[in-house]
Amino acid sequence: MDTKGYNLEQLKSFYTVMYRMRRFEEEVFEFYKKGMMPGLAHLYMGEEAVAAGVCAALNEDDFIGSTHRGHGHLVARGADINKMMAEILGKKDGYSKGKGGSMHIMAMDKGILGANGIVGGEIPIATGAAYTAKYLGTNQVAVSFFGDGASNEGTFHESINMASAWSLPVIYVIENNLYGISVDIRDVTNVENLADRAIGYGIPGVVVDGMDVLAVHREAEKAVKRARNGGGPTIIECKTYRWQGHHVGDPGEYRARRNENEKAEWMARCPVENLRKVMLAEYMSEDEVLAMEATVEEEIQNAVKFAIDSPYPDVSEAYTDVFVE
Ligand SMILES: Cc1ncc(C[n+]2csc(CCOP(=O)(O)OP(=O)(O)O)c2C)c(N)n1
Ligand SMILES: [Mg+2]
Repeated sequence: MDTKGYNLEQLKSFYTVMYRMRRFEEEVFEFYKKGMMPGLAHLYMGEEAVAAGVCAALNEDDFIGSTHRGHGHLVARGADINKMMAEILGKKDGYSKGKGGSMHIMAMDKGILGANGIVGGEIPIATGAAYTAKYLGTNQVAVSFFGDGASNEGTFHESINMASAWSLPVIYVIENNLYGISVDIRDVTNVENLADRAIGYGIPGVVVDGMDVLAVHREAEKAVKRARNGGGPTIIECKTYRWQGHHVGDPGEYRARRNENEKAEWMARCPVENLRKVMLAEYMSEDEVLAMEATVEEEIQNAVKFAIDSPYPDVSEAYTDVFVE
């Protein structure tokens, strides 16, 4: 990991955000295993460097389009983890009053345009937000996060074509974790890199090591600057990997290629662990890192308690805030 150009405060900030994501989801997984969580959750574990690196390049008022695997995006934007945890347990104090759950987690106050259960569904939404920003001249940019699977949806191609033609301030971040549920992207796509598709739309497409938060951040900064200066969209493909199955109920080990060897190879490149090692080697003592982790741990335990203590929504609210035809 090349730390050139980054100071200790920045490294600590990246580490804190990634460690918070990791610990947050470990607790979500526990909730699921204990049967405390309604529905399922798609965990972002392993992919933390992508959201952390990209979101650090944004302004407070920029927009984010998120996916079914959205916890990491929200944490990286500084969303309230108490409200997130309560939402995941279906509680009244959650971001969507417990009615969205993990897959529809929102934080409008952080520019999150919604997590989206429709694969590729938020690509046009983020593109629309970028159009609004350009039309109103607000200087905001929009980031659209989505997976390798989503890059084979029509929405990807249609949105990028339009964004390119209109030079919209949007950054398309492909979280290429190699799989869309059990489908291996290498079996359903005939380009080496998904970012290579950018050439067809006349925009830059870059491939980045999605396990290296600083590498992601460097590319995100360039793309954001370009978008804000009227240069139009960029595709950033982050090569990454998810530790768990597609969701918490999927063991995720039945694929020909997604076997123990492949998993071990990627886990050896854990974005959280690797940044920890770099900080220890170059900048900090073990005790200092432990102290940072303890602070995050306290926040996580508070969030768990907050979520457990929060009441369920009252039955009289069953039809409020929901679309009823
Ligand atoms: C339009 C649509 N098609 C199919 C599905 C079912 N589905 C849910 S997640 C998923 C895979 C998505 O893969 P990818 O885009 O790579 O994201 P990842 O889960 O790997 O983060 C599929 C096919 C869906 N939710 N929406
Ligand atoms: Mg995928």
